[in-house]
Amino acid sequence: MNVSMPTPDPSTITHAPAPVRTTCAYCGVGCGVVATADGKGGATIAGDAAHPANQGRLCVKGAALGETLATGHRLLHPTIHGVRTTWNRALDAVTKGFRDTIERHGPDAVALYLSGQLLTEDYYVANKLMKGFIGSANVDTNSRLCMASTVAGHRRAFGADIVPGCYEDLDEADLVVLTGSNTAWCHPVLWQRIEQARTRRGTRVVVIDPRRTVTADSADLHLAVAPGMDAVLFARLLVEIAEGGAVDTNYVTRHTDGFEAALANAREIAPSRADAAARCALTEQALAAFLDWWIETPRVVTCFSQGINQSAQGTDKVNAILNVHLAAGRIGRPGCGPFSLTGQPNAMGGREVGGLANQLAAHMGFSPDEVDRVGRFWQAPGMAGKEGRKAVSMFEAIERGEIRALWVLCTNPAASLPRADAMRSALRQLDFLAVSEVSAHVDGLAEAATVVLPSAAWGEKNGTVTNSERRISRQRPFLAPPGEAQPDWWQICEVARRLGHGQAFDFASPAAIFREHAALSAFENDGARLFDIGGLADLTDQAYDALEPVQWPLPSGRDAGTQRLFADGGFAHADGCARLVPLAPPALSAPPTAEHPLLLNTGRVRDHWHTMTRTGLSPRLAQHRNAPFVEVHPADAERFGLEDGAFAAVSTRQGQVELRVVVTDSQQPGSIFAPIHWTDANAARARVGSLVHARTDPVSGQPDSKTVPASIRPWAMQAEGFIASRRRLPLPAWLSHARMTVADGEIVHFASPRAPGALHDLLSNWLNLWTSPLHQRNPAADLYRSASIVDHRLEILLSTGPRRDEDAIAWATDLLARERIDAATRRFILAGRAPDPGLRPSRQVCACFGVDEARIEAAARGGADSVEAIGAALKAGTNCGSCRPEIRKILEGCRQPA
Ligand SMILES: Nc1nc2c(c(=O)[nH]1)N[C@H]1C(S)=C(S)[C@@H](COP(=O)(O)OP(=O)(O)OC[C@H]3O[C@@H](n4cnc5c(=O)[nH]c(N)nc54)[C@H](O)[C@@H]3O)O[C@H]1N2
Ligand SMILES: Nc1nc2c(c(=O)[nH]1)N[C@H]1C(S)=C(S)[C@@H](COP(=O)(O)OP(=O)(O)OC[C@H]3O[C@@H](n4cnc5c(=O)[nH]c(N)nc54)[C@H](O)[C@@H]3O)O[C@H]1N2
Ligand code: SF4
Ligand SMILES: [Mo]
Repeated sequence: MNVSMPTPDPSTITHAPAPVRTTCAYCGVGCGVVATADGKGGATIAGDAAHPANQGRLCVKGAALGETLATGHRLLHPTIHGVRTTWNRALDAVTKGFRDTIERHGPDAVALYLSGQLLTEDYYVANKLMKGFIGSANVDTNSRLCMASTVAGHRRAFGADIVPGCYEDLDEADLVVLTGSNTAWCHPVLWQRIEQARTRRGTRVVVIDPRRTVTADSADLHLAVAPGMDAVLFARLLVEIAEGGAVDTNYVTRHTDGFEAALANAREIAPSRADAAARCALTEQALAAFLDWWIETPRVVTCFSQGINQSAQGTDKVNAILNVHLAAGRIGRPGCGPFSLTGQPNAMGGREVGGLANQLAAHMGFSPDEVDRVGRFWQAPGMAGKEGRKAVSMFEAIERGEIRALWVLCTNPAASLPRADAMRSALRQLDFLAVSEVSAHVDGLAEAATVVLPSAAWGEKNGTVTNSERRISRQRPFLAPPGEAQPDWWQICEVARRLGHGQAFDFASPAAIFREHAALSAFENDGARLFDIGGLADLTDQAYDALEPVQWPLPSGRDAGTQRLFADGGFAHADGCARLVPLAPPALSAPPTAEHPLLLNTGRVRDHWHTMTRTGLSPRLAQHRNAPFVEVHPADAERFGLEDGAFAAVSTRQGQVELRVVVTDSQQPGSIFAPIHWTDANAARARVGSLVHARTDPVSGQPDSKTVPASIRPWAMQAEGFIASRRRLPLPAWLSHARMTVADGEIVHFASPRAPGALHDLLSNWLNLWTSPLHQRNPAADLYRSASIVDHRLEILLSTGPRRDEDAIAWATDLLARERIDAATRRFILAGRAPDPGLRPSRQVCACFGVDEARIEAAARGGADSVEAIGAALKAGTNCGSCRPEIRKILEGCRQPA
């Protein structure tokens, strides 16, 4: 079929001279951003003072968005089997791949795998194509790894996937409980709002996390709960709410069902304080403080994130939290409520359009009535009649050859799914794989694909996202897509047309898709479906362009959104009542064994986002944590013979990685932590996803990526070193390494079990440095350096020695940035340090102003003894505020007697 050549997104602006109001590319806080294109492909970025989510604030990731707009790493043209082709041929190939598979093996042999980073409009058409026109519900999303337990918990308790509160509740609470959430690092602007509430009204903060995170360090009370035991804690809370007379009897009787059964169940799970404290590995005093504060504080918000969701009992943990808020009637009113902090920028939007395999569009399910209703609205010939496969099960079906054609958009299952190594092989078994991506540097995905489609990225795309508080905001374009990149919605509609469904996918713009989505939410909706944005169904293109951030529900006829729900009941179950849900007895999904005696916990660091395809481009964000690591408690370090700064092999039944050891008492004994960000695209032998087991929650299907039985042992490295390079270099897979972006190139840290001299020889060979005149061999110190200079600039510098040399790294970074290396400096290139001793490196703390630990310590010695005083002296912490908790910690360290 030879349809028109790709039409560019009509509302894409080539060079917007004026500031454009859009929404941050990263987390579910959904901060408003003002981007002003510079006419050269870049833009300046500021917080949008008029956006209610952030009121002008940005965290360091948002503030550094301007450093991630360069297009050197972008996919520019469609390819088939790695060979450049036209859009027409590529889209025909996707169509054929799907059509052939459906003809041979039926509609359930094809699948879409989507992402909470797609815009609502992309997501809507993808879901419509699969569930309405291909006739299979095999469309799932990385939200399965992220928020699925919350969705399931909300639906069990409220009858629909509803977040009852809003961000103002954090400003107005007297107690904020953060459980399974490293808020200061993962939702930094919400953390700033909480900090402000502490100053303004004395709000207390409790953090429940097995690790003493930076968030926990800043709390009034930290409960280092035993991994996986949150449900015991909240079951005990329910018992004490009942015994302490804190039940809101009126609310419970009028608006809920199941209280007695849930209470009886809670008594079984947590019969006494002493018993609960023991199971959670807490002191009775700490547990008592939490219980008493919670019970005596009507304005309490309980926020939760992946420590709750990513668990084989995630749904029960969510319901344990919802149970206590329902029992105390603390929901839907100012300053109180359970609050799911969503991860991705559009995790919520994906849930609204039915991106999950077990939901239909507009919060409908697969009951015959709902299937019929959606089918009539779409005029769909082939409605899927039953739920599809959830992510983990979808990929298991791929492994078994049951699903044979797949289209992945905006996520990397080869890195982020459990058993990531096995997932990589699974992708290669498919008859057909299409991948829509923006980056040429993704781990394990493009290589396996038949067709790769270049997508438009943040800053180029046009549509909407919904944040954690149900607020719909516009993402507006301010740059033209590079090469032939096209938005995801357009790609999906083009394939739908080629499959013969042109009429149903004849959308001229994201605005047209949004109108249909809004109309479906209101279609035959007599109020029973709370997700209703019928009030936005008639937006003109201009009104859509100008849409201000608004919180759903917004039914037709109302002129404002909805801040809070459920203060007066009105739940989505048929009887209007919420359900308190009894819990299964809390247990680990897989207990430690003699072979794997530890529990591996995985998660995030402050300045990186997932697989780093965007944050990895920013020199500012590269500094804070610049290489993969594993955190180990001192007792475990001793037990397993590990040294701080040395390497260790971490193994599970699924795989092995080699990471640098950080010995810290912020871990609890028996449990280790590794961040998820480094993959084979930016490191080697550090893919944490390859360690994770595929144990899932029975209700939500969400994998447990927080408690994986693991072992750890020393991994002897004889050599360490780095390569400073102006260009991204291909590196051998046998070399443990991690890439770090710097201003004019990259620094690659590496380590190896080989001796430094031998390793240096191998790498000089690989890098073709033999011919360069700049060599230095110092066998006495076991130090080897080589460099090449091209056009008076440093091209490559290779340095190998017995240990990591921060001075040498700082000096090489400085050299890379120099426009011209003069004869005097040339003599020092291999010296390993600047001739000027002022360049002593130290760990960067404030990424906005480039302030390191040494300067903060010096200022503290000079009398700056508060975060504010440091801010006044060095500006550190005064912009995005993400580093304020760490500054506080450094000051505490300085105060301790030496
Ligand atoms: N900087 C940064 N911010 C991000 C992201 C990012 O990649 N980088 N990603 C975004 C996304 S998609 C998401 S989903 C969110 C995730 O945001 P968070 O959920 O805050 O992040 P995580 O680090 O995955 O895990 C949170 C904490 O759960 C704790 N935990 C582990 N097991 C348990 C347990 O059994 N009980 C309790 N109570 N806690 C436990 C971990 O120790 C960890 O500190 O962050 C979003 N924001
Ligand atoms: N062990 C372990 N595993 C985890 C987690 C954990 O805590 N521990 N967390 C889980 C969670 S909560 C999440 S959300 C996932 C995240 O895991 P992924 O979704 O796999 O991670 P990302 O790096 O965000 O992947 C997004 C991809 O989309 C591309 N992209 C960006 N913008 C666009 C666009 O507009 N269109 C298209 N087509 N592509 C685009 C990016 O280049 C990138 O390759 O990881 C999950 N996996
Ligand atoms: S908190 Fe940071 S990452 Fe999240 S939306 Fe706001 S600026 Fe973006
Ligand atoms: Mo997530």
